Amino acid sequence: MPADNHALELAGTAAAAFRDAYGTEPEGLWASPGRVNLIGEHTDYNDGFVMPFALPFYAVVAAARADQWSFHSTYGDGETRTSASLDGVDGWAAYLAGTAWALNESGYPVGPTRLALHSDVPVGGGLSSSAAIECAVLIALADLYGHDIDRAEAARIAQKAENEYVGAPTGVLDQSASLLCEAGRVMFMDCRDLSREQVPFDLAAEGLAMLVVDTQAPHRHADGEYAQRRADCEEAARQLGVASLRDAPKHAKLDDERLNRRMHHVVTENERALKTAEILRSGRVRGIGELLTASHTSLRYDYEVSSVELDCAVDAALGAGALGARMTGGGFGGSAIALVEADAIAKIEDAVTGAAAQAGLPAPRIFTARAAQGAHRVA
Ligand code: GAF
Repeated sequence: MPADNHALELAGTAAAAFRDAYGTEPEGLWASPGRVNLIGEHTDYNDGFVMPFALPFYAVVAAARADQWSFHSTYGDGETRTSASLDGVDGWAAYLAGTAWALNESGYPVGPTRLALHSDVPVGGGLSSSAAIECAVLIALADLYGHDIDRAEAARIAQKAENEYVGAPTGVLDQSASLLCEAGRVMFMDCRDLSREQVPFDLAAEGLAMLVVDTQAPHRHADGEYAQRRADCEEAARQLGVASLRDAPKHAKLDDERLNRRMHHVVTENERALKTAEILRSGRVRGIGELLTASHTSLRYDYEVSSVELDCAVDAALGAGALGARMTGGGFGGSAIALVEADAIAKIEDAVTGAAAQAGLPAPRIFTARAAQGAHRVA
């Protein structure tokens, strides 16, 4: 499959950054995208269902084998770090070093490499900027060191980098999306075994569009809260005597009110994801709107991971006629999505921007999403 055009443009910058930093040519260029999750939120670490599609924002890595590890990025002041080993690398470079470490730990040995990273996945936008970096580095190192790794296994390895090296206790959604999504498709995936189906997703053909509203709101206490939600789910599953909330009986009830709400979100979100897939398969795309909105309500009240900015964007989009809207990703800031009639884009954008201004919130960045290509070698 040819490289995504936008990934190709970014690759030019990554290659130039590599030359500036190291004075030599890279051996190749690899790109991996950010994502939107259409539905199936906070279900991945409960063995549930997710439905991401890739966005045409990419992390691109230029790389060449060398005698020591070097990490360069166009973030910030374009810093280069060198390291004799993969131990204790921190900050943005941890995503690169951690991925190399996870490959080694997983039986795919990789050696010292020079890497230069350029990415336009918005950082902190809830669109999976860190997984995009990990996955770009992973396919780069796998190619350079001759490892043919199944993409689902690769997603688990990138997740290991995030969990055990970077230290964020995330599920497998973001890495799977970045590595496995296909252009023009939304991926319906069962996180229990990573089995998946690529469902056609051509909104323009239906006269529809998906708006992404990046609220520009910084994540607040996100890491601790995320870990707390995971712990709640594990405790709820333990009390029910099931391996994960995926297996919670339909009308189960727990004495603890908070755990009960967490469980209710996961159970109903899995049902919504299944229904969304069914509706999309039958080609009745408009029918998913209500499910998206119900997902947001559940995340807002039962799971408590939304924010003032996300609620403002969702309410304003719905008020201006969106067919459905919800937060996407981990929450506590980041981005919302809205399914809209194509001829209502401007009206809904204005309503969302106006509502943020009126509430004294940061001006959101709004764009129309297309389902882009997953991780691939660019050159
Ligand atoms: C974040 C995590 F990284 C994912 O694993 C997933 O849990 C998501 O939040 C919520 O669905 O993006």
